[in-house]
Amino acid sequence: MKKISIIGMPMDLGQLRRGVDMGPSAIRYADIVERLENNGFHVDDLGDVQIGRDRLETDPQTGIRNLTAVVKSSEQLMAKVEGVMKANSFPLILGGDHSIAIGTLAGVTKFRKRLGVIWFDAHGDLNTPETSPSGNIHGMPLAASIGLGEKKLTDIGGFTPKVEPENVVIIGARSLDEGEKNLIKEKGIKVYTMHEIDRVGMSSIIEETIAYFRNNGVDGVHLSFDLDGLDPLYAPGVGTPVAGGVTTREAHLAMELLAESQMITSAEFVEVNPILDERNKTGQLAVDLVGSLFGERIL
Ligand code: 6HN
Ligand code: MN
Ligand code: MN
Ligand code: MN
Repeated sequence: MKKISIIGMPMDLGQLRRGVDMGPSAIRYADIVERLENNGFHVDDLGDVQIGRDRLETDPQTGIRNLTAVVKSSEQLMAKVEGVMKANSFPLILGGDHSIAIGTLAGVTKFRKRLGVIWFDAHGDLNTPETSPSGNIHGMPLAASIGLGEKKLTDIGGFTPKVEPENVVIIGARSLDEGEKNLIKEKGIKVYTMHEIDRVGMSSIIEETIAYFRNNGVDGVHLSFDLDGLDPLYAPGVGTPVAGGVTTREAHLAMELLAESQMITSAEFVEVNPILDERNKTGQLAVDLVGSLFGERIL
């Protein structure tokens, strides 16, 4: 596919740290459009989805923060993503905190009945309101997308689940809550923690992931890339950093192998927080990784 549509999702209501709403600006400032155009793509920047600021709240029953506003914005993102899919363009969404994946996946899966998802992240994002230690929706989007947790989140778009647990692969995990660990076992979700990455190397893991999706007969693969999957040494501009992460080169290698596989059909890069960053290092890294994902090579 030669056409890419960029959607900014300046969402910061899925967590408590200010500044992640400036993520899309930081990534654009690092020249994402030019970078992709120079690599032969036609790029349309569709601008930002409006994030509702109305009725900021914590639900006393479930402890979920800002549920109403997150649902409303997710529906808007879903509609935008649907439009991009309909136009046969590649949806590239810029976050924003990781709660945005709920809307992205709702839009993408209107067109893909058997979507594979790569969840590149230090975290599992598999909490439900019952297991969440924080009430933050950015810790829940993968659970919601496989149909678990708050109904207002799982049912966005009028259907659930968006993705089957066996079509999910988590890469880079090193901070999982107890409830998430239980859910991973119960649902048989494939997880490559940092331990496996250290042991067998990123190349084997991506090759296995590709083979796994081919074997499952998926009709597309979405890459949900949380910058906190990288070590905070390389990606300091994130709200929930966890030491002991993926290196810059390992992340590039993953993107290069995914580019070669031609399997990725939609993507989002999330959790870039320029307020916490060092001179837009993390925003720049996101753009460099997008470059690799779309086939840029060193030579
Ligand atoms: N993220 N597991 C923690 C929680 O609050 O549920 C952290 C979640 C982090 C989410 O980085 O996208
Ligand atoms: Mn155009
Ligand atoms: Mn995440
Ligand atoms: Mn994370």
